[in-house]
Amino acid sequence: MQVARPANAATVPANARSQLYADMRPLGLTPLWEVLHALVPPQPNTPCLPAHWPYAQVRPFLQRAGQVISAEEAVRRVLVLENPALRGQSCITQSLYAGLQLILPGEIAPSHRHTQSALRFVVEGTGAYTAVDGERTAMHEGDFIITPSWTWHDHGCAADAHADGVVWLDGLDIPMLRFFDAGFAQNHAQQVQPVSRAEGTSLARYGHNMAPVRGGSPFAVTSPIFSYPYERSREALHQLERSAPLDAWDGVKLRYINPLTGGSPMPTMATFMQRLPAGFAGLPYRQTDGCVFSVVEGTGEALLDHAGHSTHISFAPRDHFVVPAWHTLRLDSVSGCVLFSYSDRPAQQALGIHREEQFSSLSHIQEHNP
Ligand code: GTQ
Repeated sequence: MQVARPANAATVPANARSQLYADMRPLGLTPLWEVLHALVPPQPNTPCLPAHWPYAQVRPFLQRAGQVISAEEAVRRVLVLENPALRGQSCITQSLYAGLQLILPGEIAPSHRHTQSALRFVVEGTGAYTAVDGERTAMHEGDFIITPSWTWHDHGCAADAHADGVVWLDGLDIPMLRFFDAGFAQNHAQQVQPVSRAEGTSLARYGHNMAPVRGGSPFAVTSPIFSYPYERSREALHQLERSAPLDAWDGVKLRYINPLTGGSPMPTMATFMQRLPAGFAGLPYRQTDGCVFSVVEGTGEALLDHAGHSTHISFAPRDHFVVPAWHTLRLDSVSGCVLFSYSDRPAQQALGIHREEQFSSLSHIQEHNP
């Protein structure tokens, strides 16, 4: 006897498919063909939205947070920058976390360690320090500081610092570790870890295009330098602005490196500092890594396009904004500006999935974003 094979929907009873789905659901079975197009999209189709946090709007809430909870009680007094499309998930893109942390004069944020990697980008104020495995580093506006995976870290602020304290951007790979279910954390026995090395030791050892003759990498796959001072990055960008050709997409843009490898400072996150000279009008590009920006100096415009939607972000110093994956971006600045940014690019590169597309004229955007 021959079994009838359904050739198409017309030959199948109206409810046969839905009955199959219902009958097999209790066994943890689900039909791929109902979801395949969403699982394997022709191009990235992120749920994330572009978003902008003007500092003038955020700062009053940070100061109010300072009035309702101490750094010690909060452990970390942070306002999380949540992507408007991912509310409740504590992330700014699907893979990245961002938050603004406030520490007030005389406060400490107690010592702990976790396998999540963190970056600090100093936004406002002076007088705070962060300590990493026994070495402290003073925080100055524009400094980029690393907390390598599984290193003890605490933050503190001098009693005579400005009353409004110090604010920095925390960038962590929290969503990535959550995705892998691979996170560990511990509190230190002491609130403030003992200091065992003089300030500046790591920078002297690794920050002058030289490295110790013996000994390996103190923080494994993370950079041995944990503070990259702004005065050095700033000087490099300004010199290049004067003396070298501009990049038509990025102006002058440098990536921070692990001096032992030439790769990214952390295995999961890349960091960048760029200068757009006065009058710069950048060409559009898009990348598979969604990117978080912190405005260091100056003003400008970020013009985003994705799937027929345009977003115009007019940014000022200390503002933050996020450019989701595969959103076309171009950057303009009438007055000139400096931007810090970070993304999950090294993780994508390690997996062989990172892509970038650069457009050679403004009109190309329309062709690629129908
Ligand atoms: O400073 O250790 O914004 O553990 C989130 C989690 C900061 C930190 C955050 C953290 C920290």
